[in-house]
Order: sequence, then C-alpha cells, then structure tokens
Amino acid sequence: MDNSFACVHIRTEDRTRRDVSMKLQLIYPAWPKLDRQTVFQLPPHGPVVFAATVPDEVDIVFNDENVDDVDYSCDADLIGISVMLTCQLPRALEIADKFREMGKCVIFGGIATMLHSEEIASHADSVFLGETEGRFAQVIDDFKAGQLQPVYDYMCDPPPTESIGPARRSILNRQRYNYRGVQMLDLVHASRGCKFDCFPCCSGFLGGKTFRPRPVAKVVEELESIPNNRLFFVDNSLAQDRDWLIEFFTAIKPLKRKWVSHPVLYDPEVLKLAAEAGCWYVYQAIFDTSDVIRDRIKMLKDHGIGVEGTIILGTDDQDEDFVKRLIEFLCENKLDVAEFTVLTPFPHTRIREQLVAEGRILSNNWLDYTADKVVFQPKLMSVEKLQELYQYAWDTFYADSGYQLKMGELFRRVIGLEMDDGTYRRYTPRKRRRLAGKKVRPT
Ligand code: B12
Ligand code: SF4
Repeated sequence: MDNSFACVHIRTEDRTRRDVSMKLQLIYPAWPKLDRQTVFQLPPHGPVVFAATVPDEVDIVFNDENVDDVDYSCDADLIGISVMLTCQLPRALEIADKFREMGKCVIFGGIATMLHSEEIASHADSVFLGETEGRFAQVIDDFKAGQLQPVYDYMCDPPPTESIGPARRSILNRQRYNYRGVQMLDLVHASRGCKFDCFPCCSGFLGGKTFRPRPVAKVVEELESIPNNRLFFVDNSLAQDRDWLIEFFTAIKPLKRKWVSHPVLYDPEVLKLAAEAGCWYVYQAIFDTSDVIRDRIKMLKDHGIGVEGTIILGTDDQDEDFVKRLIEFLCENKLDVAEFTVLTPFPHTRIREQLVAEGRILSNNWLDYTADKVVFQPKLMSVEKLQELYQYAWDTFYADSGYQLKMGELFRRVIGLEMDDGTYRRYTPRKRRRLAGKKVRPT
C-alpha cells in the first residue's frame, strides 16, 4: 500500500439535487485472500450498492483498505463500515475502535454485520441489519437529530427489488482495480435471494430463501451505465427461474457485454442464450466424480462457456482417496480453472449448526475463517491430513500450468469473443497487440 489516502469525493456533477449537509466516510476493511490464489482486487460491491441508497445531501468519502490506507484524519461526521466476510470482521472492529476513541460515531452494515451483529454491537454506535434501499434516509435523519438508533433491523423485511440500484460506482477510485494493467471486472447483480439453502451457505439467512429478481429493464439500464465490457454477475445463482433467465439473457444480448457468474441453469435453451448474451465463464461447484457433474462441465464447454470449479474439501463423505480421485477427475475433464477451499463453518449455516452440535468446531478465531484453514474436526481424516490435501489439490491441479497461466487462457478466450463481435478495446492503446491472427481495433 502506498501512503496516499484514497479519499474519493463525489463530484458535484455526479449527483443531481445536491445540498451537502454532512459527510459520511465509508470504509471497506482489508481481508486476507486465499493463500494459494493470485491476489487480485475486484471492486467491492456491497459499498457501492449501499452508497446508492445514501441521500444526495450526504457527501461520501470511500476508503477500500484492500487497495489504500484508511484515512483517520478525514473530517467526516459519521463513519460507515461495510463488512462482507467473517475474516474481515477482526480488522473492521479494530478500525471502529480507533475511530470511536477519536470520538467519532460509527455505524456498521453489510453481510458480515448481519452474521455477527451481537459481537459488533459493543464496537459500534449503530448496527444496520438488512438491505438499505429506501431505509437509509431515515437513519441520516435520526443521526442529524441526535437520535441514531443502536439497531436498525430489517432482516425480515427486504425492500422491493424495484428499489435497487444503479450502484453508485463513482465512489470508486477505478485505477486501483486492475491486474497488471488489465482492468478488473465490474460487479453487478440482477437478483437477490436464493431458494436452494445449501448446507455450507448463509445466503438464505441473508436475503431470504426466495428468488428476488430485479426488473430486467432496470438491470439493462444499469449495465448500459457501466464503462466496462467485462462484468461479474454476483447473483447467488442464475439457476432459479427459467422464464426470468430467458427474459434476462434475451434483453442483455444486444449489449454485447462479456460476463462471469455463479451457476447458470443446466438447460440447453438457457445455456445457448447465456452464451449468446456474453457468458464467458461460470463458477461450478464440483462435489463428486459423477456423470451428472461430468455432463454439466461438458454441456458448458459445448456452449463455449468456460468453467471455474469451486471445490470444497473436507465434507463428511470425503476421505483421502476420495479427494485424490476428485482432483484426477478435474484434470481429466479439463476444467479451465479450479478454486479449492476448505469447508468452513460460517455463522448461520446448516453445517455450523451440525458441527457445533457434534462438538467438532476447533477454532472460533474469525481470522482463521479464510476458507483455506481447517477450523473443525473432519470426519474421515485428521486436521493435518485435510490441510495437507488442500495444498496437494492446488499443487496437483496446477502442476502443468500455474493459476496465472490458466487464467491467462480464460482471458485469451474473452479477447477472442470481443474481437469476434468488435467490442475489444486495448487498455494500453499505444501498444499494438495481435491475438490469434486477429486484428486489434484501435480505441
Ligand atoms: C460477490 C461475492 C464474492 C466476491 C466479492 C467481490 C467483491 N469485491 O465484492 C468474491 C468472488 C471475491 C467472493 C469471495 C469469497 N466469498 Co463471497 N460472496 C459474494 C456474494 C455472492 C455476493 C455479495 C454481494 O455483493 N451482495 C450484494 C450486495 C449489494 O449486498 P450487501 O453487501 O449485503 O449490501 C447491502 C447491505 O448489506 C447494505 N450495506 C452494505 N454495506 C453497508 C455499509 C453500511 C455502513 C450500511 C449501513 C449498510 C451496508 O447495503 C447494501 C444494499 O442493500 C455473497 C453471497 C450473498 N448472498 O451475499 C458471497 C459471500 C459473501 N461469500 C462468502 C464466501 C464464503 C466467500 C469465500 C470466503 C469463499 C468462496 N470461495 O466463496 C471467498 C473469499 C476467499 C478468500 N478469503 O479469498 C460467504 C460469506 C461467508 C462468511 N461469513 O465470511 C457468502 C455470504 C456466500 C456464502 N457461501 O455463504 N465473494
Ligand atoms: S451455495 Fe449457492 S445455490 Fe446454494 S444456497 Fe448458497 S447461494 Fe444458493
């Protein structure tokens, strides 16, 4: 990190109706990345979506500690801390404590705030639980009146999805989000909630156990405003409502954006449309070596869609042989990229309930909850063996070509797609580049 504070002030022309009456400093604390993965910084999503719900008369100064230092000398009236991951929490609490020692008022929000609200309460003046659309103006009014409430709880009362977005991306210092000069993907979401309720996941607790799509026209409008051809749809799952998916992919196809997402419904018509609408690669959970998984990988590849496998190691049905066979299976099926994590019993998940009941949780130090450390007693192997298998999985899968090379292949694929439909833009226009014999259009 360098010492220049990234206090990105909203320029007056970014917002209509401006009569600035107070300043909010919004902080996204640093979080430790998976030890085996190349470190890249995606622009944070929760903070920019939250910022869109902050009334216009509030000036926002944003610090993403993952790319810049926190500015403790900013003259903000209110400090907002946005926390997504459990492993981000200890740092978030440190930051809050420091600001409160300086006499500042601190409000917390975001996913990990909802998951750890009781723990956070003693480090905050106020805790916001739930989604802020249509709700934050009241918080600001309360603050100005000296009546900030200790808790705003909307967990069981999600706002209508019509009230969502577009995200306020103007608070980002965009130059910070690139990898070796290549601009990172922009994050966007077209729906909230998830109807599946899988055992290691807390999405059901967060966004309700129903699929909540945004109106397609509003998503299209938001996409049109994003100055990036490459996007990441962070929707929990694009496998929840066939009719909506068909409507959505049909509507975004003319925009020619290229995108990555969590799983897309395995349905030939939907996958064909997804590919035509710019689906570049998807995350695919791989939990066994069955023909079902083999067919899914094949079907995605047949549609020209890349696959990043997400593999959780350490579930109760896995022993050492199972894990080794699983890695062989990934290599045989020529997965484009794989991300291995260790099963982690995050709060408000079914797996945590089970492991607590069985007395198998070994650590409640949230700094260990990075998804690359074993914090519970596995059923069919020792803690040490599972930790060793985690390293083995990364080493074996990437033995022939490393993570960066495999990601490089995926990037070559997107460049090819962009060249085919004329949307490719060089990020360093002065350098002339050629790819697979295709001519690069000047920007
Ligand atoms: C996008 C995403 C990622 C992205 C994050 C990119 C980024 N820069 O933001 C990436 C891919 C990097 C990622 C990685 C991981 N993720 Co993730 N991810 C998500 C996902 C799908 C969406 C988060 C999101 O953007 N939601 C949409 C935004 C708009 O919602 P929001 O943040 O809640 O914001 C709203 C409110 O909370 C509020 N708000 C937000 N900030 C603030 C601040 C204030 C002051 C206030 C008042 C309000 C407020 O306003 C917003 C509008 O209403 C969630 C699932 C989910 N359902 O949320 C999982 C999730 C957060 N991830 C999870 C996990 C486990 C991981 C990983 C650890 C493992 C993995 N492989 O998935 C890795 C990290 C590994 C590592 N250590 O390196 C878990 C979290 C578990 C935990 N307790 O830590 C989740 C919940 C999914 C799950 N499986 O349960 N993830
Ligand atoms: S793991 Fe994915 S599909 Fe399963 S409940 Fe969580 S978000 Fe939904």
